[in-house]
This record gives sequence, C-alpha cells and structure tokens, in this order.
Amino acid sequence: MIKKKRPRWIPVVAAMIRKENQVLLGQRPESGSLAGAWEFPGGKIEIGESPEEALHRELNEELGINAEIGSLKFSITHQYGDVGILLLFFEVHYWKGEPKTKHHNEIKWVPISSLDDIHLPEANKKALDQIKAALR
Ligand code: DGT
Repeated sequence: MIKKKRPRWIPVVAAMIRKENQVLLGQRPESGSLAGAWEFPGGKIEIGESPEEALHRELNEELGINAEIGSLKFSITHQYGDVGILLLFFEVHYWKGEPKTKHHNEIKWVPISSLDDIHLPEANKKALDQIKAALR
C-alpha cells in the first residue's frame, strides 16, 4: 500500500500595526525565503503558545516593542510548495517602545492607500482586499 504523506500546515500570526493612515511593514532579509518582500511583522506559532502569545513574542523579537495584541481580524490559507500556511491577522493599536529594525532588512510605515504598489508575499497579495478592509 502506498502511504499518503501527511499534509503539513504551519500556523503563522501577523500584526497590522496601525498609526493613523499608515501600517508598519518589514522587508524580509535578502537571504532566505520570500527575500525582499514586505511583510506584516509576525511569525510561526510555537508549540504551547496561544496565537496572541506568539505574536507578542515575535513583535518583541523582531521590533523590540511590547505590544498589546488586539482582535483577530481575519485569516487566510496559502500554499508554498507542499506546505500550507494558515495566516492569522491581528490588529495592534497599542505598544510600548519605538519599533526598531532587529530582524528585517528595513522597516517602514506605509500609507494604507499605497499597499497596492508594495512587493508583498503572494499570500498577502491574494488577501489585499481583506487587509485593506480590516485597516479601514
Ligand atoms: P521560513 O519561511 O521558513 O524561512 O521562515 P521565516 O523564519 O523566515 O519566517 P517566519 O517565522 O516569519 O514565518 C512566517 C511564514 O509565513 C513564512 O513562511 C512567510 C509567511 N508569510 C506570508 N505572509 C506573511 C506576513 O505578512 N507576515 C509574516 N510574518 N509571515 C508571512
């Protein structure tokens, strides 16, 4: 009998960090997957963490901020090769500390109206309408 490979899913949390009509994006490092794409800060949920705990940890590691994780706004799935990612988007309105570039190539505040022109990961491009609606 041919054994079917178990599907592999990776749960990922991402933050929509908002300041007036701008949102904070980070450019993925030049080495590694999705190099150069501008992403919503966040990352993989580790075993034993809640999604909110994972996002709180990632924002501390990546940006050096102590963030209050807001509501879950929407979720999407995407396929990279034979791996599925489940991406959960949370809103973040309050944080302590000034975001710093600790993990990304660069971070920047992007006007919500210019999100269409930014090089986003494929998973986010697909969800652009949902992202814009959640930021409205
Ligand atoms: P990877 O892809 O295995 O090289 O993992 P990392 O460590 O570069 O990436 P990590 O831990 O931030 O995982 C996030 C995964 O979700 C990664 O495969 C990229 C994907 N992704 C798609 N859109 C987004 C987004 O807007 N934000 C974040 N943080 N990840 C995203």
